[in-house]
Amino acid sequence: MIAALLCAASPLAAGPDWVEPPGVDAGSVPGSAQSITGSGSLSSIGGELTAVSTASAGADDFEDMYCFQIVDPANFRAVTFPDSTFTGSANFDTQLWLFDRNGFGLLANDNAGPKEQGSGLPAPAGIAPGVYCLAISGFDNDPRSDGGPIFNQESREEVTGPDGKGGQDPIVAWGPPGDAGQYVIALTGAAFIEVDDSVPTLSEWGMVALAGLLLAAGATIMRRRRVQRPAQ
Ligand SMILES: [Ca+2]
Ligand SMILES: [Ca+2]
Ligand SMILES: [Ca+2]
Ligand SMILES: [Ca+2]
Repeated sequence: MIAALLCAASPLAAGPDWVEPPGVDAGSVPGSAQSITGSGSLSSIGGELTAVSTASAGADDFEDMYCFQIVDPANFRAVTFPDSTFTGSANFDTQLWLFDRNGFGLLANDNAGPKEQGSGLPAPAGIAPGVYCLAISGFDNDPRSDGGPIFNQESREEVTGPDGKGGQDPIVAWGPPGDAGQYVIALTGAAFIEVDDSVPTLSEWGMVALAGLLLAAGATIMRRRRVQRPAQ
């Protein structure tokens, strides 16, 4: 029954493997990023930067960050444009930023080529498989730590490490507001963060208990009907 409940809640038969839910904005730092949980390989993430919010400045959406597993660092790649292998896309000028789960910068790219506004990232050489966080922003919105900019982009095509003034500290903010729009990030070498569903959660235990009560109530009503029938 628990498996059936989980199946009913699982997303999407088609489209990107993970979609930023409408109205549930992916945050800008690891603490508010969307954790992509489930099972199996993760080949695409779809979402939208909606720019200035009419609700409040705190709800502005100029960056989306997602945390997932890099299972094959040597073959990891994230792209926001279509090429012969990967079908990423975006209707704005993207930048991609890879962080560890504590928000320390690892690698970044603005343009994958001189005539390509889309972005492409491998994993840094030598990193261990594990959970990492990937952010997308529009040009020219860059991440900062308390020490300053985390990355120094010497050209728009550079795939850069955290060589900015603030590169030794974790991300705390972004700026200035940049381009925005819809995107699909194509991925290889990535996977969902596995969640252990062998032990029911508190709410699942609650549903099991509720089902038990309903069954017991149903049995009681049936018994009463059987008892009443000879008198009718
Ligand atoms: Ca968003
Ligand atoms: Ca966002
Ligand atoms: Ca770009
Ligand atoms: Ca650089």
